[in-house]
Amino acid sequence: MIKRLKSCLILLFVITKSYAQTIETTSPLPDALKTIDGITIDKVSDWEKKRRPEILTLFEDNIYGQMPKKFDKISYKTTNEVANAMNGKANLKEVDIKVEKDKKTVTIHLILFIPVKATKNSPVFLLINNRGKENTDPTRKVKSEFWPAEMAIDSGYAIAAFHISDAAPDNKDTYQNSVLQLYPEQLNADNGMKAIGAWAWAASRVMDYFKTNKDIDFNKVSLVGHSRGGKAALWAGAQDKRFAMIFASCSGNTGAALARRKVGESIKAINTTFPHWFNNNYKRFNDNADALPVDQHLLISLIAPRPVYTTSATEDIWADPVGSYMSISEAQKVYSLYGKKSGLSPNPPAVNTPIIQSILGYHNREGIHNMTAYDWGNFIRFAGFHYK
Ligand code: GTR
Repeated sequence: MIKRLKSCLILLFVITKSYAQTIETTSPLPDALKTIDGITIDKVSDWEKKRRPEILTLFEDNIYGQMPKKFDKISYKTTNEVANAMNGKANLKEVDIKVEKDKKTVTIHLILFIPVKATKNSPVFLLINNRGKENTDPTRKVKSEFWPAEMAIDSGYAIAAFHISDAAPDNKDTYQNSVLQLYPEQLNADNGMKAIGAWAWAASRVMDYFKTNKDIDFNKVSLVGHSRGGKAALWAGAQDKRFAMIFASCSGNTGAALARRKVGESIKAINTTFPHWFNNNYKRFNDNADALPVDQHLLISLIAPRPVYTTSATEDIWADPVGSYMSISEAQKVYSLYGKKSGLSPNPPAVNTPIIQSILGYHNREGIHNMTAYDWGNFIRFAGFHYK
């Protein structure tokens, strides 16, 4: 009996695994270049004027919620500065970014290292940190591959991070206790902002700050996020065209992975475990991903013509590596409108074979759900290729 059960389980595993490798969807993907009214888009101006705003609104209404942009005041206070930190390689600056609206205040704390050797303003990687704060230790007593600050500095980049809890605690009962205090009307709207929207909003406030810092090359800000942070990074990149490049590590469901597949995390699973991430309307698609008016290739398309790099990991089937690749290869249509050719084939590349010299980059790293020095090494190569 136990033996039979065991072989059944093995069979199930093999079937799931082999389905996970196919480049199939459960229904045809919504066409990036056809409007809701059925008009075919074949030039950039029509994409930008008609189809892009239409898709952005569909994502706001059905998934991530609105992105309120108005506030009364933003101010910046340096709370700590260390010259020649990191053994003399970088200057550290910690800044409180304070945003006020209707007498309510939100403070986003930013940690920023700038290379000492820089002869002009530096390109920067900004991490949306969804893990423990020790991963972005400003003292560098703790060094984590999740935010390998020394590696970025040695490659000539500034590196920065803020923690998601400053924008919205990652908890279904307390997520309202920060950015959403400024926008309480969002809480009652079915298409209202939730935690992932608030994290993306905070990334944009860091952009506001970068604009004022002459050590930073404002035109070369790369936004990085892992998993839930990767979902937020893609959404921020779609919303805010000031980000030059987006890096989404293992972002999976409602990140880079297509919803119209039967692999890994489902909409129902994500909405059940994390009801505070996406808006109320998204719950209507719990059992019907095929009815969504968008899919995640359109999220990548919204970032066009700016470069996007996504990653997967071989043991992270929950985040659907193949589906995550499919969405970037599908997004090529929109990049092509801009004359940006990437030549991605429909099938994903072999394991540990990064696609760097392309407007849309990707790798599938051997290993588990994580963001590692291997991933960052490829981010730096990809950014270097585009900034050269
Ligand atoms: C998982 C979740 C994923 C992903 C991940 C993470 O539990 O199902 O969607 O966001 O957490 O953030 O590490």
